[in-house]
Amino acid sequence: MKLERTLVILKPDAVARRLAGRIISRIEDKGLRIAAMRLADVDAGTARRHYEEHEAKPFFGQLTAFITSGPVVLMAVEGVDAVAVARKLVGATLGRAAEPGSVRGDFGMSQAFNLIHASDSAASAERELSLYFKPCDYVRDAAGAEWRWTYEFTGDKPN
Ligand code: FUP
Repeated sequence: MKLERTLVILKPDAVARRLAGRIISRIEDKGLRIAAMRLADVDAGTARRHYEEHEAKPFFGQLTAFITSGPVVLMAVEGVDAVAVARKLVGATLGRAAEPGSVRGDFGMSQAFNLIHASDSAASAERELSLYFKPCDYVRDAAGAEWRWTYEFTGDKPN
């Protein structure tokens, strides 16, 4: 087993609707560790780089306008299979089709205003994290508690 890091963004609608605390709680409740976190305004250039794979799509302008429209919470989230685990917590893109129990399933109806972003692969996570965080932004797991309590680590190898 290997720890992964993924980028999670609480989008402007989540912050404006005062849902940030509740969504962060879900991430922590699951057992993921927040390794870096910042409240920020995303500038237009960063937004375009973040969503570059959608550049040719008709909704690109709307998407970058939305993510730059108000403050967001940026998080580097860490855990075993963190990319897939975070995607599951987030739910399907369209809020009204998203599974109950997921963030989008429980808090939203919209497609564009879908509350939260989580990287869709390990490669995307690495690229996206580097847009928002520098190496010195990451805090260490000072208590060393992750393996012992989250992953039942008692010997040489986690299981
Ligand atoms: P997701 O991975 O679930 O966040 O969604 P996608 O990568 O498919 O889409 C990226 C973002 O574009 C999503 F946040 C939703 C938005 N989007 C629109 O606003 N309109 C569309 O028609 C499709 C996607």
